[in-house]
Amino acid sequence: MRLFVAVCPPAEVVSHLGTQIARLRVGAAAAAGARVRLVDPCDLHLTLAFLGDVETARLVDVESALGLAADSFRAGREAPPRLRLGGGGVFGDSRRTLLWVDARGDVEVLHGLARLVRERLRVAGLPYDDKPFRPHLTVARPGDRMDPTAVEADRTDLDEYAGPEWRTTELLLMRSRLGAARPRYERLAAWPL
Ligand code: 2AM
Repeated sequence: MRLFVAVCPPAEVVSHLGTQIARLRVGAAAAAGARVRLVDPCDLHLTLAFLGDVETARLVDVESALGLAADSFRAGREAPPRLRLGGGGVFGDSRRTLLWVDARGDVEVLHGLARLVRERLRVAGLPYDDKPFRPHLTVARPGDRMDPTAVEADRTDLDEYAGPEWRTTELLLMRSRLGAARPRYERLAAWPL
């Protein structure tokens, strides 16, 4: 199964961001029926580690590694990170263009949590993408179905955006199922931070 580790913003943060996205060009394009692939609000997440395909038999090892990472985080007595969404960026180009929103606030604490998670996965011999952690919430995958200058203008508009603050209190193990239209995400397990 295709797995990743994430934290998710609460409903009020998601709904505030949803209002902002609707005002962007990408939101208007989606409302007009363009296939800009807005991420379903209930799927918005911030990935700490992407494992990719893991055999079902190893799920127990993944859960144990993440439980240990959450234990280490709590033992460090660092308060769970307070974050707010604001600013953003564009990854990829042409068909791979995606628009994302940045996280601000206790981002260093989030980096520390991602380090703990990846370290526990490594020690357990589990796979993960070791690209440097770059916190982001993907909000749309417009690809080449939107003018790149419009995507760039949305990115600039996101600089003005500041969402409500929240405290990240759960580490989540997520499953992704790739579908024809969009990936489907499912929460498999959670640990308190
Ligand atoms: P993205 O939103 O920038 O695509 C599930 O695919 C989650 O894992 C997404 O948040 C995705 O980021 C992230 N992810 C990180 N590395 C990935 C990789 N190598 N392949 C697919 N998704 C990856």
